[in-house]
Amino acid sequence: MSAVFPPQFLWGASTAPHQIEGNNVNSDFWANEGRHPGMERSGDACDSYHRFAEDMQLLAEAGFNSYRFGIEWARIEPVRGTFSNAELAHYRRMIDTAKELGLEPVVTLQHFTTPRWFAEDGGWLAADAPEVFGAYVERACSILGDVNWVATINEPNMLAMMASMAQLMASAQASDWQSPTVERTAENDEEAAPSRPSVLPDPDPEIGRRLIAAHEVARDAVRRLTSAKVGWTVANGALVARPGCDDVLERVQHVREDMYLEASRGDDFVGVQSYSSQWVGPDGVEPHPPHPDNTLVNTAYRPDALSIAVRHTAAVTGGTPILVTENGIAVSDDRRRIAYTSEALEGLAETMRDGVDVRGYLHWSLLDNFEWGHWEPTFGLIAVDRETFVRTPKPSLEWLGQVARTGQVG
Ligand code: IFM
Repeated sequence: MSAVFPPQFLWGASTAPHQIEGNNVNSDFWANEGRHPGMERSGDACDSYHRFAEDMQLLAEAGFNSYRFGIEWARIEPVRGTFSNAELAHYRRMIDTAKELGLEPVVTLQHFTTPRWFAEDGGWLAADAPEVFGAYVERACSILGDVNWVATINEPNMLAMMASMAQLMASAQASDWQSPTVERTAENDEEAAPSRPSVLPDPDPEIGRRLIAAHEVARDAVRRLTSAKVGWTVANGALVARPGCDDVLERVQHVREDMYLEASRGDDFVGVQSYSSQWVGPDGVEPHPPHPDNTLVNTAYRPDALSIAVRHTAAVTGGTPILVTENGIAVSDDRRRIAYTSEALEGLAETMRDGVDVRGYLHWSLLDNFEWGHWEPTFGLIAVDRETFVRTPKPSLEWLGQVARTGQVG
């Protein structure tokens, strides 16, 4: 059966500021880049800070009607309490450009990076973190009055895992580094320190509770100061229990995902972000098994993950409207991206036929970009020459644009 989507469905692609803008010099991530063996720097990234109009135009011309991008806290508040009107004006120009091109902006307020001063003052664990984040969000709302979709924090559950990982590394005195998104394998890391797990650790629920408090402060500000639908976007591992491991799954899934999804129950929407699926065995989440079909971030090729993630999200939130805010695959052969996305969309359409309220699909990512310490994994619908910044659309851009125009796959 071919997949059919409703006419008002949002079709777009997603990006994050640090991964595409370039020279995000006041951010905590920038400060740590290149410090660890094997970690690359973001540098100029895709220079989208200056080339955002070209990026959006390519998306609109291909037939899409939406673009998810982030505004960068470290640029807007480079010094605690000092806000840049020029940077706010820059992001307002991005919103205006999207609208002029017929792209519904979906704006993320915080995507992994924070200002350097915020990290130095204790980051999300500082007692006043929710209020400090809230003050930034209030300023940001001055440019968001007519934006319809706002996501407060991107993947709070990944943020919590990254913070727990940092604690673990500090206590083990490990000098090397674990990418937040590229799985470690025997092949890519023969000299891995034993202290480094190949699967990110279950996050400390205390960090999660702080992030939920920050989300609630931000959500209330967005509701007070704009008319946007507001939610946050949660990484979903499409976890599945091995026989006899349902209780392990329940425990692991609660601390990794469900506490964040439960916090979405009062939101206007929840973002589902899904790439692959993993088994949960007696010892917890299992690493992705080596396989020739594995992606460039060493995850299993699992287009069915999206429907597992969407169904699980709907079950836990009790029906908060869903926006797929990320789904995609890091591959060099673009034909595999089309095959993966086509199957993922078939599964998504089936969840909607079964009654799940899904409002749109935003592919990760618009551009090949900086994958948090790596340039090799290519997730983009558009390739970018990192010397000249020339954009070259891949066949998948045209293919997904055709899906967006017709509302049909196959
Ligand atoms: O690149 C990341 C993004 O920043 C957050 N979600 C997962 C993507 C792919 O790993």
